[in-house]
Amino acid sequence: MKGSDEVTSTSPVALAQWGDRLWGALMDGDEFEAAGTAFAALDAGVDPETVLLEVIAPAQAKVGGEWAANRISVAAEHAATAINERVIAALAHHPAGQVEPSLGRVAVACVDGEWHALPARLLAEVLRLRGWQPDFLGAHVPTPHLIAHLHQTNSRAVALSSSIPTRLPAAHAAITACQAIGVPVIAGGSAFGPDGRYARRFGADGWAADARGAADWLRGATPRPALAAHHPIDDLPHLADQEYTFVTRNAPALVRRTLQGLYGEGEPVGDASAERTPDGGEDARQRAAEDISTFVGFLGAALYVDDDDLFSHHIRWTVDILEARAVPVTWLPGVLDLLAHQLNDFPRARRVVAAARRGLLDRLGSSLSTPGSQA
Ligand code: B12
Repeated sequence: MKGSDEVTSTSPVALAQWGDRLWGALMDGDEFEAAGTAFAALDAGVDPETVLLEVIAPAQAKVGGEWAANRISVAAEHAATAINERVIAALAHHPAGQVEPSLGRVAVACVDGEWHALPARLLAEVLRLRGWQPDFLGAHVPTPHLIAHLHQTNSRAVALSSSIPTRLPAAHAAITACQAIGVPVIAGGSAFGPDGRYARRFGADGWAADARGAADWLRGATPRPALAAHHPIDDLPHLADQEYTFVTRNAPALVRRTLQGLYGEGEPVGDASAERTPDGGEDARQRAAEDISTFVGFLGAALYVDDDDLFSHHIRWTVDILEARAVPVTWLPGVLDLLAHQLNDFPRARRVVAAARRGLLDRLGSSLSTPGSQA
């Protein structure tokens, strides 16, 4: 293990140095060095909350950035995340992390279908350090089980975490269900948008960008009146057009027909031509199927919140990911054309797809424009 002599203060520079040391340990797969780094930072006078949020959290975000840029493998990402989870647990058991709970119980849960538990875990630990008794329910908490937990525990509030925008409809359902029994909900995590716009649209009682903001909000949280007979459409009137319902119910068929159109199979769909087919045989076809399936998921989420940018952002993200792996992206406009063609009777869906297509063509160059596009 390296010594900690060179890092002794809590200045941003020093925190960055602790972060670099943790990063080295994560990349070496060295759990003991990683935990030793966190303990050394505590010994040097850095408080546990700062270690969690300004050393571990940025290192974890860097794991994602390095994976996206194809500089580390999926295995390295998984290993680093697993080590960070162990470091967070070790910090909670360190004498510097002991706080007597005095503020009551708070349920900290990930939305149904949401597997990003680490952000919620960081939040739970910060709340514990601030005097709460968090019940950390982990990843993928089905809403009925969350509600059963609230009935059994007399929680003061729910802190609901979601990182993937495709889980937004489930998040909305969870917020409404908690409020129906009078428990206030603070929502957070990257799915809700950088400014928390979707949390507000869903009527969440609060939103915060990070764990510190969540702790500050919770101090003022009081029981709320139970929400009576509330439906998603009450918050999102555009759902009356049934476009979200159509796209989600028909997702498997949309994906299948798009893939067939891309490969020139089955009945012709639109004008996108098979020459845009991704190269690389069966593996490439399987990956294209996964990408298209994700597109349809994000299209559904964009329709749910009525935000073109949610879908456009995902298309941009996909281009980044594919280009970092030297996978050709010239077939993507054809996919959007095929989707648009199948959504002929759905003006909102066509608007969302068209906006993404414009952004994609701007990025890839107008030479890729597909004549006769339906978008
Ligand atoms: C680790 C990881 C995983 C792990 C999660 C394991 C675990 N135990 O958590 C696994 C492998 C399961 C995973 C799966 C996937 N992942 Co992932 N993952 C990540 C990664 C690398 C780190 C997440 C993390 O811990 N971040 C660190 C913390 C600190 O993040 P944070 O959001 O800033 O948290 C703070 C705030 O958001 C806030 N907060 C969080 N929750 C709450 C709640 C409340 C109430 C409040 C107030 C505040 C709050 O407080 C936190 C602390 O201050 C990110 C990259 C990244 N940059 O985050 C990708 C990332 C989130 N994943 C991504 C993707 C695409 C996926 C998959 C779809 C991949 C796939 N093809 O299967 C799946 C989806 C699974 C699912 N349905 O949930 C993308 C999302 C892109 C997008 N369009 O949104 C990212 C951004 C990767 C990338 N660089 O592109 N992933």
